[in-house]
Amino acid sequence: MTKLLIIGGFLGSGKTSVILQLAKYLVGEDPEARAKVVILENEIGSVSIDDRTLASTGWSVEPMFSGCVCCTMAGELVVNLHALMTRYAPEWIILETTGMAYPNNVKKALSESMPELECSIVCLADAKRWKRMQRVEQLAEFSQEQMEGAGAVLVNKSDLVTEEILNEVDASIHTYNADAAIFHVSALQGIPDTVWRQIFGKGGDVHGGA
Ligand SMILES: Nc1nc2c(ncn2[C@@H]2O[C@H](COP(=O)(O)OP(=O)(O)O)[C@@H](O)[C@H]2O)c(=O)[nH]1
Ligand SMILES: [Mg+2]
Repeated sequence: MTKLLIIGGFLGSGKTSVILQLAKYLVGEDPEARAKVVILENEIGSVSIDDRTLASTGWSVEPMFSGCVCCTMAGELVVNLHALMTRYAPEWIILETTGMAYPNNVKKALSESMPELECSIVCLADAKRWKRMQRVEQLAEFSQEQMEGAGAVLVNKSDLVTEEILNEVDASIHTYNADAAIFHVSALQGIPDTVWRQIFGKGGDVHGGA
């Protein structure tokens, strides 16, 4: 069964940076195993940069830029996913959603149309910007919906803030999604395997969440 990992989080929160680390972790030491991970890019805006950044590292990266997957694009996403599965037969597909996407909408749409996929959501929060964002009502509502259904939330850029701020960010995220396991990470400094091992269960399921 192919596992689909939907990566959510606001533009600039570190999705691409985290995905590069995650892909390395999933493949491990074996370069032959690269074929088992495919990255599907739906980030609009910083698009071509992301695509190039990821492709230059040698991963299979498939762009999908004609719209945001979570609202209008579910049909095209399904077509793309089928094509990827036929072409690569990957063990993992990592989907980088746009910063405006609601990952849980994608998950819900796919659970109906592609039951053969095992979907889970990992959402990112930018530790540096989080508190400021939550003071704006619309952004707070948006953040809450974006966190919905996430099994794990990575509070990224922990290198830029104090422990005290990290704790405040945790508390805020927990009011939005009480089930998510929260991890403090810095994609810049490197995410240790121990974090990934806690996130993924033995079967590759993301702990917690819906
Ligand atoms: N200080 C710091 N910067 C980071 C970290 N992760 C990502 N960045 C930077 O944040 C910016 C946005 O990262 P990117 O991965 O492109 O975010 P995305 O838009 O969510 O894909 C880039 O300039 C990254 O180098 C981190 O853990 N710490
Ligand atoms: Mg990106």
